[in-house]
Amino acid sequence: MSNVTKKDPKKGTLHSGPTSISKIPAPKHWVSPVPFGLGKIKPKHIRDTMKVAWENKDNLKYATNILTKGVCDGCALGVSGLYDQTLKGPHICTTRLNVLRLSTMPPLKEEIVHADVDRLRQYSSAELRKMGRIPYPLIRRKGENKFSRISWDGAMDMIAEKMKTLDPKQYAFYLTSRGITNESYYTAGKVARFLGTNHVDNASRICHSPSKTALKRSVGIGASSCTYKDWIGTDVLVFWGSVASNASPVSTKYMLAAKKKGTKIIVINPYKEPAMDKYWVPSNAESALFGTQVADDFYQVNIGGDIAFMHGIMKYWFEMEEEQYGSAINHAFVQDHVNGYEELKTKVDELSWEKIIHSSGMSKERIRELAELLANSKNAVFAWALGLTMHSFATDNISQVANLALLRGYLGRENAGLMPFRGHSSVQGTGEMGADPFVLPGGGWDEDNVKRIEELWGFDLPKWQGDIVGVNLEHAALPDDHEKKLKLYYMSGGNFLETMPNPEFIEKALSEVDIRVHQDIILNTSTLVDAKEAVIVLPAKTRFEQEGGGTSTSTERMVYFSPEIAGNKQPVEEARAEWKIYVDLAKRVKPETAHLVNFETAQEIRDEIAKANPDYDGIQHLKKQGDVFQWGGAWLCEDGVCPTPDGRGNLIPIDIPNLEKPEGTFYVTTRRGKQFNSMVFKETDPFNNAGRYDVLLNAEDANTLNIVEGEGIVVYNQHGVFQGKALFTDIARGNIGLHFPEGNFLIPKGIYDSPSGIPQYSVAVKIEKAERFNARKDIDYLEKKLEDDEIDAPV
Ligand SMILES: Nc1nc2c(c(=O)[nH]1)N[C@H]1C(S)=C(S)[C@@H](COP(=O)(O)OP(=O)(O)OC[C@H]3O[C@@H](n4cnc5c(=O)[nH]c(N)nc54)[C@H](O)[C@@H]3O)O[C@H]1N2
Ligand SMILES: Nc1nc2c(c(=O)[nH]1)N[C@H]1C(S)=C(S)[C@@H](COP(=O)(O)OP(=O)(O)OC[C@H]3O[C@@H](n4cnc5c(=O)[nH]c(N)nc54)[C@H](O)[C@@H]3O)O[C@H]1N2
Ligand code: SF4
Ligand SMILES: [Mo]
Repeated sequence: MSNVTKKDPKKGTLHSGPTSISKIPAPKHWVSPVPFGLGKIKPKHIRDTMKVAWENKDNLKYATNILTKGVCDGCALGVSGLYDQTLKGPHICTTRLNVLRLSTMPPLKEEIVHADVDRLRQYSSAELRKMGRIPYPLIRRKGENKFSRISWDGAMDMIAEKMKTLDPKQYAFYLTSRGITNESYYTAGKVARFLGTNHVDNASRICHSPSKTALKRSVGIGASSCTYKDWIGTDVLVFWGSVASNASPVSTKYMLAAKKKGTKIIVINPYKEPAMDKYWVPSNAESALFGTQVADDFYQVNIGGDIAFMHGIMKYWFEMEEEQYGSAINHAFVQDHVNGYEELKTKVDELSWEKIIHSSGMSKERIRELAELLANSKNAVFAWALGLTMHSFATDNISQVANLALLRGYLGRENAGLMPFRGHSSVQGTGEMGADPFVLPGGGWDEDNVKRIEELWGFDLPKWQGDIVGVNLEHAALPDDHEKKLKLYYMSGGNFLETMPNPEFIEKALSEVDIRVHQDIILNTSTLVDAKEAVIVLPAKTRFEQEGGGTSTSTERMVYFSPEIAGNKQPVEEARAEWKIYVDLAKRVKPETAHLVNFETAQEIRDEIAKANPDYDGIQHLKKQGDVFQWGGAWLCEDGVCPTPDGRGNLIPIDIPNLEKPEGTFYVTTRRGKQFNSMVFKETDPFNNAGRYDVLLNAEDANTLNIVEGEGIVVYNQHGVFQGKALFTDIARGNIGLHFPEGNFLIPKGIYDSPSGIPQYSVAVKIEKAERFNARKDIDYLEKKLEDDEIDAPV
C-alpha cells in the first residue's frame, strides 16, 4: 500500500508522516543468535549514555530539556525533540549525546582564558573544548601572549573600524554548521552583501558542495530528491562512499525498517566499514539483542574508482540492451524526461573493460552482479557522502550517479531517488540561505534573481565573484601589498587548522591576516594562532539559547523549529545570538543604512526568508516545538519533470579521472572515528578498535612490504609525513585509510574540484616500515620528503 496521502498544488505530493517498523522478528537479518553481540567489537551504547549523563550532571535538567525539546544539533538527519518524520518511536544517538555538553557546560575558568597562549597551545582541541565555553569577548593583540577581556562595544568597534579602512574584497566570512541556524546563515549572507563583500562561504564547501553542483547540472535540483521514507521498501538502497551508520546513527533504524520490507542494502566503499556491515540498533529490541546484518553486499572499489565502476555498470546495461531491448534501460523514462542518451552511450562504448577494471579495482563479474541487480529492480535510492565528494572530480562522481538513476528512471517518485546524505545539522540550509559565494537566497546570480533580491533587500549587491574558503585562505597568505590580499577573516565556528588540507600552510595563512575574528562557543587550536594585528574572540549563544528559537534544515529538506530553551544553570552571561552579532556589525560599519539589515527578532528573519527563498514559504509559520515543514514536497523532480530549463534531466558523458598514482604507491583517504569533524571524542573508533594514528591497511599489501600488524609505519609523500601503526583491515588493495585531522598533513593545498571548489582530500602516498624509514633518514624527515618529480600530486 502506498504511503502517500496528500498532494499540494505547488509542492506536489506531500510527505506522509512517520510510519512503524515491522515487529515481526526477521532472524535472517541477525548478526548472531548470541545476544548483545557478546565478544564482538562494537560500540557500548548503554555505557556511553551513562557516561554522558554523568558528564552533564551539573546541568541535567537543562540537558534533558534540550534533548526532549530541541532540534538535534549533531548531524543532518534531523529530529525534533525525540521524534522524527520517518519512524514512530524515540530517536536519539550517542553523537547527539556527545555534542550535548557544548550546550550545558560552564564558562571557561579565568586562569585558562588568560593563561599564556603557549601553554594553551599544548592542549588539543578536544582538551580545550572540555574546559568550557568562551565566557566573554576576548582580544589578543600582536605581541601579546595572553588573551585579555574586552567589552562587546570595544570588540565590535575594532572590527568595524578595520572594515571601514578595507576594500570589501579584503575581508571574508565563513560559517560552519553544527549549531548554526538558518536565521544566522541568512543574516550573515545578507550582512556580508550589505557590507559589500561576496566572500562568504560555509562548511558545505569542504563537504557536499559537489553534490549540489552536480545535481543542478544533471537534474536541476540542489538537494535530496527523495526522503528517508523512500528507503523503506525500495528494492535497492545504495550507499556510495557513505558510512551513514556512523555519520547519522539513527539512520540504521531506517535501514532496519527497509530490510524488513525486503530492501537490499549495497555499500560501495574501498573499506568494508564495520558500521555498515553489522549494527546493533539500541532502540530496537530485536536488533539490540541479535544485531542487524546491514549491508547485503559490499563493493570494495578503489578510492577514486567510482566513475569507472559506474561506467562498467552502464556498459553492462548497454550489452544487455543489445541482447534484449528494454532489459536494462528505462526507455520510456529516457524518452520522456532525459537528454543526452546517445552521447553518453558513445562515451561508454569507447571505454574498454580493461580501463574500467583497472580504475575501479572491481572484476567484470562483480560489476555485472550489481548491473543486473539494478537492471532487475524497479526502484532504487542512491545515497552518497564524502567518499564521492572529497575528490578533484567530485562533481563528475555525482553526475555519474545521476546518470545511473536517469537511465533507470529512479527519480521523482516513491522509493526512488538521489540523496546526497548531508553532514552536520542544517548544512543543507547554508546555501539555501545565501551564505555562499555562488548563490543568493532563492537562486543564483542570474539577472532576475539579483534584481529580485535587490528589491527585497533595498540595496545594491556587489556584483563581483566571491571566493571559496580555500581561496580565501590562499589569499590570506599573499604579501601585504597584493591587491587580492585578505586582511580580515570573520569566522563563525570552524577549525581550519584541523579541517583543511596542509595544516602547515593553514597556520601561516591564518596568522597573516591583520584581524581574525572567531565567533564561537569554545576555543580550538585555530583560535590560538597569532594574527598580524589582533585575534578577537566573540562568545556566541548555542542554538538552544537564541532568542525566538531557530530553524534547521535536514538532508530530506525538513525545516525544523527549535525553540529557545530556558533553564541553563551555567549560562555564558555575555554570549549573544549569532545573527544579532552580524546585525550589530552592520550597524557599526554602515550606520546610515543599517536599518536595511536590521532584525529585531528571529521571527522577522523567518518572515523575510519566506520571501527571499520561495521554497521556504512556510518557515514563517514555525513557532513552537515540533513545528516542521518539508520544502519541495516528498519528491523533487516529481514524475520525472526536472526544474531544468527544458524540464528534462541531462545525461553527462564523464571521463575516468587520472589519479596520478605511480607504481608502488598507495592511495589514501581520510575517514571519521569517534569524533565530530575536528571535535574528537575518543581515541579509538569503537567499530574497529582503530587508534587515531592507525593506518588501515590490507594484509596482503602489508605482506609485500614486510609489515606486521601493529608495527610502526611511515606514510609519506612530497607534502608530508605521517607516523602511525599498521592495522590490518578489509580494505581494497592499494588503498589505505587514516583518520582526519591526523592525516591532513599528507593532503596538498590548492587542488580543487573546479566546478564546486571542494578541496581534494585523497592523494598518492608511499608506505615504509618505520624502522627502515628512520634508519635511512639522515638528519630529519624533511630530507626524506620526495622530490616533486618522484611522485606527482594530481593537478
Ligand atoms: N559521528 C560523526 N557523525 C558525523 C560527523 C562526524 O565527524 N562524526 N561528521 C558529519 C559531517 S560534517 C559529514 S559531511 C558526514 C560524513 O559522513 P561520511 O561521508 O559517511 O563519513 P566518513 O567517515 O568521512 O566516510 C567516508 C567514507 O568514504 C569512503 N571513501 C573514501 N574514498 C572513497 C572513494 O573514492 N569511493 C568510495 N565509494 N568511497 C570512498 C571511506 O572509506 C569512508 O568510509 O558525517 C556527519 N556526521
Ligand atoms: N581530511 C579531511 N578533512 C575534512 C573532512 C574529512 O573527511 N577529511 N571533512 C570535511 C567536512 S565534511 C567538514 S563539514 C569540515 C568541517 O570543518 P569546519 O567547518 O572547520 O568544522 P568543524 O570541525 O565542525 O568545526 C568545529 C568547531 O566549530 C566551532 N563550533 C562548534 N559549535 C559551534 C556553534 O554552535 N557556533 C559557532 N559559532 N561555532 C561552533 C568550535 O570551535 C569547533 O571546534 O571538515 C572537512 N575536513
Ligand atoms: S542521528 Fe543525527 S539527528 Fe539523529 S540524534 Fe543522532 S546526531 Fe541527532
Ligand atoms: Mo561535512
